[in-house]
Amino acid sequence: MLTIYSDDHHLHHGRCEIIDGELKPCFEMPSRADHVLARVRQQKLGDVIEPSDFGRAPVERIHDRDYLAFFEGAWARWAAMGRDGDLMPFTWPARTLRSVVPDNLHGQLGYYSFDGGAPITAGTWQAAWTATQVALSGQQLIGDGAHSAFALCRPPGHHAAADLMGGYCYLNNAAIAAQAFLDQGCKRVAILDVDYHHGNGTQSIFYARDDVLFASIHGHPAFEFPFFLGYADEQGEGAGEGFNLNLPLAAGSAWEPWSAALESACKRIAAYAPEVIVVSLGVDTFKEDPISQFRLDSPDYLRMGERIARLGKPTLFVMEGGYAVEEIGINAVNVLEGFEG
Ligand code: SP5
Ligand code: ZN
Repeated sequence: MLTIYSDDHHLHHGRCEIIDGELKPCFEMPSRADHVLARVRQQKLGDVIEPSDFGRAPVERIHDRDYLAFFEGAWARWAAMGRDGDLMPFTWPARTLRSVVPDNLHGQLGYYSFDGGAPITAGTWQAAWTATQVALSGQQLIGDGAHSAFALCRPPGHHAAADLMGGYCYLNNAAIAAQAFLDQGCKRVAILDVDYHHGNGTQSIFYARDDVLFASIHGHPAFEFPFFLGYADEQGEGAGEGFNLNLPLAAGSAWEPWSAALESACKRIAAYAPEVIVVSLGVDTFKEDPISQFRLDSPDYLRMGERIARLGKPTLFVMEGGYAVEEIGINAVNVLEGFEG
């Protein structure tokens, strides 16, 4: 399996986030992708290649132009104000407030975000931009006939909606790749999101559509971030009714309940008969993950890959979360090795 990777992810290194009421160093850090890359090489998974440039059009198929323009220009506006700390939101248009777009940089940042977990630094746009091209490069490999590819994206993407950043995510790499498959003639794409957190961004993007099936296994939003999406009764709307499957699990879940949920997701995906599968590959389900509450062990990720392989479809793996940095490479690459058999 080929891996697509760019060093550009190093350009994004947020300083801190609020965890348990304290400012702590960002868990979503550059060494995450470095560890995954090292493990890909150590295990000789296959060649590592640079992304190609697919331009703006496939990104604009998912994200609103005003959102992209804001994100691309935000740092320059901040720097022009003489600031060099991370740009972070502190006010949001919640209930009883208006969803207007203010002129002010902080007002706009609140408008275009849903939490304080996505700091903008000098290199964040470039890193997030390149991650979209990494995903699109994997998409092209599969479009050209490969059975699988690994888009080693960083920053992650599945919390990002059409015009919202949050949850360490800015641009939805998996959604952009899924849309590219459709735009190149696929009729049905399934997205299987195995990250510990619900992929609220991806769900929202495809919620009213039947050409993308979104299936997600995650910590129940009654107790876990993102709290406001990811419940089992969210099954899609309009033409998308029945094409959204949420499988929320209790805190402390280990492989037994997790694999039962995977079985349900795979049965639904098989019934949908997609031409291709995009896996939002987060490994923050790991028992040692510092911000998560599932209990998967490293060998479980081999089984995960094996089960996904049994669907028998061309599969694009897109890196999402995973914060036990020492083990992230072992766990992520275990899924890929399990898939290859
Ligand atoms: C891509 C991805 O995995 N994003 C995750 C964003 C999670 N942000 C909220 C973290 C809340 C952590 N609370 C855990 C407390 C640990 N003691
Ligand atoms: Zn996650």
